[in-house]
Amino acid sequence: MALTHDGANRTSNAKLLNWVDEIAALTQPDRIVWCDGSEEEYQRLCDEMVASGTFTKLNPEKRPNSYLARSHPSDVARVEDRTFICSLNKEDAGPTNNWAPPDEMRAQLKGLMNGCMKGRTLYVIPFSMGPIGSPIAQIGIEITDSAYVVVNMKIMTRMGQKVLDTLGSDGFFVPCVHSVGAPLAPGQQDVPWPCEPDIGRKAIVHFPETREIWSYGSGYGGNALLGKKCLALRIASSMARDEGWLAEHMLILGLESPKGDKTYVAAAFPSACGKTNLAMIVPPKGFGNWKALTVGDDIAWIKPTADGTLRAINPEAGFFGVAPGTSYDSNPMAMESIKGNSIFTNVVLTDDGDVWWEGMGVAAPAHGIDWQGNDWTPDCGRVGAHPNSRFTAPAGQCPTIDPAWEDPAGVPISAFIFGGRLSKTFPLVYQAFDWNHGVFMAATMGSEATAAAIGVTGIRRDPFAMLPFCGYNMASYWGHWINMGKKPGLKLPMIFRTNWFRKDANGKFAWPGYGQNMRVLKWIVERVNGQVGAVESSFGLMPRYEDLDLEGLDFSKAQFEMITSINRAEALSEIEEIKTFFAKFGAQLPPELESQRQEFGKRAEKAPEVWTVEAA
Ligand code: O2Y
Ligand code: MN
Repeated sequence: MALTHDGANRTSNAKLLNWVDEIAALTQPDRIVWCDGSEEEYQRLCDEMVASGTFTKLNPEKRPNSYLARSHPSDVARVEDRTFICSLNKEDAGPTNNWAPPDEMRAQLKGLMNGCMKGRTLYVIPFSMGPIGSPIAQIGIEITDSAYVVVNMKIMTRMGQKVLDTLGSDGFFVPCVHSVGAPLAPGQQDVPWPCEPDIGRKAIVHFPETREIWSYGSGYGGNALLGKKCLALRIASSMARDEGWLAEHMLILGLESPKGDKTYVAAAFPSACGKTNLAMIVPPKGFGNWKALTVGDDIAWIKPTADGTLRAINPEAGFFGVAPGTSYDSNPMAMESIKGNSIFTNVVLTDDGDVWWEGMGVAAPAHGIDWQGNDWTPDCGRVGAHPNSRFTAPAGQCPTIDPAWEDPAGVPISAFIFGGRLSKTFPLVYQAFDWNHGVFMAATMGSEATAAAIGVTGIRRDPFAMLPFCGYNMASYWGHWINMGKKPGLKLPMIFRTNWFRKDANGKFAWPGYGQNMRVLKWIVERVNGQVGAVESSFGLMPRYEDLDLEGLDFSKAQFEMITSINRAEALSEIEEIKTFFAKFGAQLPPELESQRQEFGKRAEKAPEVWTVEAA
């Protein structure tokens, strides 16, 4: 017998009501709850999770209205090997995505989901990615059997009844089905973090043509909060290609000069490059009253407007940041953002009811409970917080949030910045000669292979930082970017690449990074506004020593040369490596990118053995 619920009082959208009934019939929950997005609902669910052992309430004097969750040890990160793009044709997923035939995958999912919510509550979460009603926003509906997901979605998205009201009776929504994959038999005691522990049975599946998301077996982060990576990147990138806009894995930053002029930039970085730190950068003391204001820390949706400007929104409403390494030194604005009203997952619980993690910049507690729930002391030989432990915090709590961060029209983007983590070869900053050169710079970006990437030599490419997030063929995605550059009347942003991580002869970072990166951002803003010079190198246009504002920083010309000189042999070897990388994409590779590679080769051949800005 069909379960009763009050959906018909919440929405007149027949497609939505039918879909909820269909998923309920498949998953067989004990009850159905439509989430209204209210504070009362949030509080009730948090209280229930404290009672059931999923949440620990933190000391309200230290961390008001905040909670700690510990996940199952098998469920601590996104599962890329079990993430699928099930396009009708395999070629449309491309060589960088897992693919399975959609019919086979649907049959598998139906098997996995059959009865998977027995003994549990099915929550219906209406959410908007982007300010509700913005012409750039999209509506999704997530069905989940996890209260942890509901409360995280409340922070990360605009969620609840207002979304249903905006959806109306025939509005479009992206259907997202999520189950932790742990049905309860009658009388069976639940566990604090239910999930499917067998990685081979987890599946995060996208059907790009029908714009559907199905996620089974994990309750963690990007696997379960389906608005984020699944909708806002994988499905949205596919929508953006079809509709002529951009869905990008980019932070958005507003940079205000002492005169009050505002320039917005969007920037993409592979993991472990300090993206969240840059999104909340604090300019160094005495740096001429420049201000940096955050619009978003992870994702940007960017649409051309009638006057040719590209305007961007942050589709999210919160931060889901990595805790370890976040400190008042590395990211003071993140630390301020998580002072309260936050959820922490897999960090250390201190004896006074607060949280701690490695790299927090405060002394480790003499004793605590680690991310696996065990007693922990600093000398026990284990980390206390999982390396991928997280905080979930409302973006509005960031003291330097941009006043326009919720503007439904978005903010105008003047520059794209692409970064990587590279100890040699790549200069601190360079500007593309033109749009196609910029697309080439972004398509070939990446970070040096680390011990984690065993067997890989050289650079681990992460084009546009979209490798795990592009919802279709990566080469077609590059083609989409090339085509954007051909649109008549579009005011194309300038494109830059940065590398904060070059090392000196002693293996030490040659650039101080963090807040000092503001000096590079200032050069970028001044390039956009035609206020500062540059010299031509084989990589692109670069600042001279005097073009970079280094006032107040003890940084000599010799140090500047260390981070900007270009070794011809290294450049030529990079160009050869790109040839191998491009070969993976076969005939789908846009010819413009191979032309760019060859032009780069010609410039590098002509360059001196060691090129320096000073001698240029
Ligand atoms: O491990 C997860 O599920 C989180 S992944 C994530 C979270 C916030 C921002 N970016 C990412 C990412 O992997 O790029
Ligand atoms: Mn990300």
